[in-house]
Amino acid sequence: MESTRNKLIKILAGNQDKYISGQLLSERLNISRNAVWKHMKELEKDGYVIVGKSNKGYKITNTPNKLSENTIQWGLNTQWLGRTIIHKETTASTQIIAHQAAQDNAKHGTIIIADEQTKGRGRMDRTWHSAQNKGIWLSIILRPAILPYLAPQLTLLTATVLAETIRSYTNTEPLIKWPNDILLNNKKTAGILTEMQAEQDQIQYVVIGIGVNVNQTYNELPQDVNLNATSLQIETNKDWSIKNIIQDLLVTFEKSYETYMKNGFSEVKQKWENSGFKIGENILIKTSRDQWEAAFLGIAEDGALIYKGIDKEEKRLYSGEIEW
Ligand code: BT5
Repeated sequence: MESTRNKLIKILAGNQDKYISGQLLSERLNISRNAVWKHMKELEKDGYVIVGKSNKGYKITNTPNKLSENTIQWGLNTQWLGRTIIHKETTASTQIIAHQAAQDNAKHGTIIIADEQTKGRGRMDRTWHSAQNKGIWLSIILRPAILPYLAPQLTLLTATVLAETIRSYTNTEPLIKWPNDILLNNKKTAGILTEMQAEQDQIQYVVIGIGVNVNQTYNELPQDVNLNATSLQIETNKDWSIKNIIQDLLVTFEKSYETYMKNGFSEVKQKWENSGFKIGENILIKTSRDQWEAAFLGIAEDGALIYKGIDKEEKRLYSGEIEW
């Protein structure tokens, strides 16, 4: 069930800059006029500027740029993704909250978003720097009806969604570096961390962690990564509204996910391969034990990287990295 606050936000977002009467709101939401007034006060606390006139009703004249459950809902054009939002000003990692929420039965499409993460994480317990109000630090809970071994397809799908969203903000073509990095000008601007709880033949839930560097300047990126990292700010010389990018990202994600569920992996595979970093070239593959050169041929249905070994046989790589 959609909450009253979400319904109110939808009505107000659809009537921006117009007065809408308290009577009408109370009828459409099936709550008292006093309850409508209380909701308005809550929105004001979030930074909305509301003009109230006794004979006309309410008019919203300004929506804040800061992140909150309400501001992300405001004008969000999705059906199910981000309809439940958990927002934290600061947290260790949105992944931790997402796992807890999923175990407490959080719905498919619930998102967790933070202004800052103090222990943001990458794959294999690596650190993900997540400075306050500088980027998108987001986790999405999904309950997909697919077999567990296909879950890596969701990482690849997310990478295509990120590439599409980032492309619409920059004049630079993003590339996807297998398996989970989005590059602008060959530097990492976003990363994905997919985690899953599953039985042999059934996924209970998947948490997709998305980190996007948005408004960091070069000097604001930590020294241990700044040579290989970038942000939308650095690439475009401009600050962006994190809230707007999140909304665009969620809309694109929902569409791609639905197409994937309906038509399967082929469209994702094609999009991914169109943007694949060093695809068709010789690459240096690194795993925890070894490294070797190989020709990068493409990606497989199960998300593996397909390469041609020195013995000219096609092989699959499931975990590891491509060197820059
Ligand atoms: C990733 O791991 O790229 C996955 C990043 C996922 C972050 C999101 S934010 C929301 C959610 N909550 C979390 O706690 N995590 C997810 P990996 O491929 O292992 O890359 C990690 C490496 O990227 C590090 O070892 C650094 O070298 C580099 N790195 C760390 N922070 C970075 C940043 N902000 N920008 C670019 N590179 C960074």
